[in-house]
Amino acid sequence: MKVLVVGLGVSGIACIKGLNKLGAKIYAYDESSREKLQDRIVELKGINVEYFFGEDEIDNINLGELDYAIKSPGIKYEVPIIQKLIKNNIEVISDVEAAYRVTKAQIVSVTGTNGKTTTTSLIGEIIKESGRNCKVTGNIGYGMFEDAVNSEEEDILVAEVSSFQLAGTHRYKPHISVITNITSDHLDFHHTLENYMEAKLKNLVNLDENDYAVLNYEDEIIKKFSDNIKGRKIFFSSERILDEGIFVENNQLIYKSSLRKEVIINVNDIFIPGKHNLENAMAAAGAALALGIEGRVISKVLKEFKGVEHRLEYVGEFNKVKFYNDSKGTNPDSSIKAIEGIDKPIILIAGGYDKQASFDDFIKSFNNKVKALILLGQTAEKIEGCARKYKFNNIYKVNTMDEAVKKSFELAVEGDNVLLSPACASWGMYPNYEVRGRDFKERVNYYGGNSTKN
Ligand code: UMA
Repeated sequence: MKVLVVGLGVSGIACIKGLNKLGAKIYAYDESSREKLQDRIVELKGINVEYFFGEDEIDNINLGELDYAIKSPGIKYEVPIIQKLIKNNIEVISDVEAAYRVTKAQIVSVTGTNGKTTTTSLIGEIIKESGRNCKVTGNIGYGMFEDAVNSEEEDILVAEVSSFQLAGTHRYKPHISVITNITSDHLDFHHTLENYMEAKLKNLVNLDENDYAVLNYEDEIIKKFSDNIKGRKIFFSSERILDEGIFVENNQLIYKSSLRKEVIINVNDIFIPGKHNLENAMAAAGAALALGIEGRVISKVLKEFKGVEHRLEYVGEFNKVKFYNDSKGTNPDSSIKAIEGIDKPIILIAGGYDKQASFDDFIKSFNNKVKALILLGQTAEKIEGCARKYKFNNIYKVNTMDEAVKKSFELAVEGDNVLLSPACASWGMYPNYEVRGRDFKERVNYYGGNSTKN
């Protein structure tokens, strides 16, 4: 097997490690320079890789040698290396597709515009609590290919998969496919909403009669598409009582099938707050039930699970003001859910990389809950323009996270909630949302007097 790995980030490095274990001949390309990627090359020391750096070296790659290429998720299809591979009829697949092709493990594949990280984490915790082996992997921060290579038949891979990764799948067939919801996102990558939806729905297309699809009944796109899938469907709804599926009745989370009706948990006992988290809990319960895990195990985890870092994460209280880190709010819809989940009055810190999103619904969701808006990043002016259109004028523009947090401390009075939920990706200011979230938390602790680190 001769494989070209395109991109030397988290996913590319995991691919190289996994391919090495499989005995493949490995080529690697990255648009960046050898000098800038030195630490990654060091991480791969001892593995025989033929490296190519920068567009000037593309022509040196012997394409005729290759069986296929694995593209890192963030790399767009338009870039020269990918175009050249496609023109030369080299199969270009994502790490998720490659992982599926090599693994012996069962895959639980979680996608959706929002909620996928929390849902993936919850499923992982429930499986561990049930005593089975599982690895939580994928877009959540780990390269799925290496985990796939290192898994055995009895293992379960719980993978968060992004639209970028799904776009590069063809045969991908998880045993359990979960879709939390689909709203517009990543239009800079996919160009149209149709392309984005098509990518997301690839999580379902290859299921057969022995597989399961856990789906949000209230999502029109998902519901419409579900008529065409072969897998067994478990719907969940936070809005209505279903004939079969997962829903709320008299404040109890219920699972009902043609054979049984079971109370899983009283919804007040689910630790993580908000309607969106109720839906995440339902999606996770659906996947766990499909794996044959008992309701009492699901209930125990839902009572104890405290949430995910950077996802409506409670940072602390300073001068009777509460601070929340929702750096994972990387699109408007996700940040709308964060605003819904927090009590008013809110001082909101937003803005970041421009993914060509519309901010109208985001601003409309302020709905007298948001009292001040602090903006930073590439989209600051775009969001400001949109806010003023809707007569929201209490806006402060800053250049750094430090200034943003400092400003929030100046503005906040007793009882306020300061929320970082950018509605945008972090790129341009940070390598990823995790670094952004940690920067926010450090600044909050510094201005709150919990640390001296500036
Ligand atoms: N590169 C090129 N050519 C390009 C662009 C980039 O060679 O045209 C190189 C860069 O120089 C860099 C590497 O590719 O060395 C980066 O690849 P990448 O952007 O795919 O990032 P990874 O580090 O491999 O991380 C990826 C996911 N990143 C993206 O989808 C942008 C991570 O999701 C994921 O955790 C990781 O794989 C493991 O699966 C992050 C993310 O932001 C968290 N995801 C998006 C989201 O959640 O909204 C989809």
